[in-house]
Amino acid sequence: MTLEGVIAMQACARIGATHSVVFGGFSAKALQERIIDAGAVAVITTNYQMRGGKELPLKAIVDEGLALGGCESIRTVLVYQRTATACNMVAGRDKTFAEALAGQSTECAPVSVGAEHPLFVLYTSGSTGKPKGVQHCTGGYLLWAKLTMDWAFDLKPTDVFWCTADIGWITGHTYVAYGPLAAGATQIIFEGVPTFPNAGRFWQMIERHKCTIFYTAPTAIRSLIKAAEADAKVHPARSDLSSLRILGSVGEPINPEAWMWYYKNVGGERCPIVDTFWQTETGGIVITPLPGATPLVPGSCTLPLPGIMAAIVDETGKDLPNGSGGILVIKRPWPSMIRTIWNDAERFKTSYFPEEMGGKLYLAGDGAVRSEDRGYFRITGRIDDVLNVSGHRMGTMEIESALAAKTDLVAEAAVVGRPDDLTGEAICAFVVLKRPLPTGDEAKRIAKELRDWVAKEIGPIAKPKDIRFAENLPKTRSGKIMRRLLRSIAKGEAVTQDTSTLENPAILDQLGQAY
Ligand code: 7RM
Repeated sequence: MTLEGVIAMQACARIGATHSVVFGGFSAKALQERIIDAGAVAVITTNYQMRGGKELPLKAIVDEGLALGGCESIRTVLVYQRTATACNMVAGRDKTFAEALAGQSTECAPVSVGAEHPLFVLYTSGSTGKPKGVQHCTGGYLLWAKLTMDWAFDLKPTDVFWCTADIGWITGHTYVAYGPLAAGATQIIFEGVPTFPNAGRFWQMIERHKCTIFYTAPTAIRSLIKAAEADAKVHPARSDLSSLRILGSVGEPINPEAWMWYYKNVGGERCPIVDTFWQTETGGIVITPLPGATPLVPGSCTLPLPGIMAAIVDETGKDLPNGSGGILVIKRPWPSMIRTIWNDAERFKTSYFPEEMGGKLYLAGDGAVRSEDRGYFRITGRIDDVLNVSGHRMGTMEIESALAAKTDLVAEAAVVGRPDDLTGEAICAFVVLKRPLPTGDEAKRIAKELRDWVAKEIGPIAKPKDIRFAENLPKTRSGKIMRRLLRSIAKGEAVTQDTSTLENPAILDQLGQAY
C-alpha cells in the first residue's frame, strides 16, 4: 500500500505491460501458482511491508514462492526498499528500485496500446479450487473507472478522495490506483491499518487531511463500531469530520444497523451513503445510488448506473417481478466488464454465461431481490460456493483442497460459511481425520495444525474460524456431500431440511454434538 505500489502498477500500464497484483497476505505457494498461471516475467515487491507497526517480510515470501519451482519465466525481481532492514538479494536476478533508477531519464514516453490490450489480470476466487485470472482491458476499464468517480462519488476538483481498500483487491485497483488519478482527484493513499496505533485512525486521518469522500467496507465499519463502543477515545465524535460530504460502502451487504451508525456518527446525518455493488469481474461500480439524487434505503444498493442492464431472473433466465428473489444478471455488456479468464476462455464462458440461461446473460453469482415500490436492488449474497469473509472473496473448494492436501492427517473436508457479526461470514470446516475422532486438547492441537497449514497453502485470510471433527460427512447415496445440512449445523441450527436422500443420517447427531 505504498505510493510505490501504485507507481509500479501505473508504470506497467505506461509501457504496455500487463500486471497482476497479488495481495501481500497470500502465501508463497499462492504467489507461485499465480506467477505460473500468468507467465509473469518479473516480480515487483518490497523488502518489508509495514503493518500495524510490524515489518512483514514480503521479499522472503517472494523468494520462497520462486524456490517452489516452475517460475522459470521470472527474469527480474525488483525490490522497493521500504524499510532499512536488509533482505536477501539474488545476484543477477534481484535489483533494488534505487539500482534500477540510477542513471535513468526522468521522461518515459507512454506506449500506445489498443483499447482491448490487457491492462491487468487479477486473480479471484470462484466455485472450483483454482482461482480465476480475471482479465481487464485498457480502454473500457479506464473509462468506467473515470465515469464512476464522477457518477457514484460526484467528484469535484475541490474533493479529497479516500478509498481504504488494498491495491491487492479490485477496489484498490479501480478506486486507489486508477480511478482517482484518471478523474484528476486529490486522493489519500493510506499504508496503515484502521486499528493502529488505535481504532480512531480513520477519523483522525479524515480530520487531518480534510477528506471529503470516504469509501470503506462494512466489515471495517463494524469493527470500528465495536471499538468505539468499548473506548470513547476512538469514537468518531472525537474527530472533526465536518469536511466529509459523501460516504461509500463496498464489498459485502451492509447491515442496516452499521449503515445507521455510519450515517449518524461519521456522516453527521449530512452525507449520503453510496452502497456500491460491484465485483472483480465488473471492473467498477455497477449498482449504486447517485449521491444527492437517489433516495436512500439502508441495506439497498438501489439502482443500476446508466448502461447497466441489471435484472433478476430464475434458473432458466426468465425475468422475475419485483418482490421475488432470484439470480442477479446483467443483460448487455458494459465498458469495464471482464474480457476473459486468463488462459481459460472455456471457463469464462461456462462460469459467466450459463447455457441453461440462454448463454447470453452475465451471471454475477449473487442472489438479489428488487423492492415492490421502487424496484431497488438488495443483494442477498452469493449463490455459488464463494464466501465473503470481511469483504474478501474465498472459494470453499480452495480451502477444501488445501485441507485435503494435508494427506498425513486429513481424509476428507467440507467447508461452508456461517453468518458472523463482525466479518459478515466466517469459514467453517468439517474435517474427517485419518485417525480416531480427537477430543479435548488433542482436538485443539490438530485444529491449530490445520489452521496453520491453510495459512501456508493459501494465506492467513483463508484460516477456518471453526474446525469441527467428525467420523464422516453427511452424504447422499451417490456420494455427494450435502452442504446445505452442513450450513445449518455450522449456524447451530437444528437440521430441518429433507434428509431422506442421506446415506448416513446418524452422522447428523455427531456433527450436531460436535457443535
Ligand atoms: C468490489 C468487490 C464481489 C462480491 C459480490 C457480492 C459482494 C460487493 C457489495 C456486495 C452486497 C454490496 N469485488 N459485494 N459489493 N454485496 N452489497 N455493495 O467486492 O470480487 O471481491 O467481491 O462481493 O457478493 O459478488 S469482489
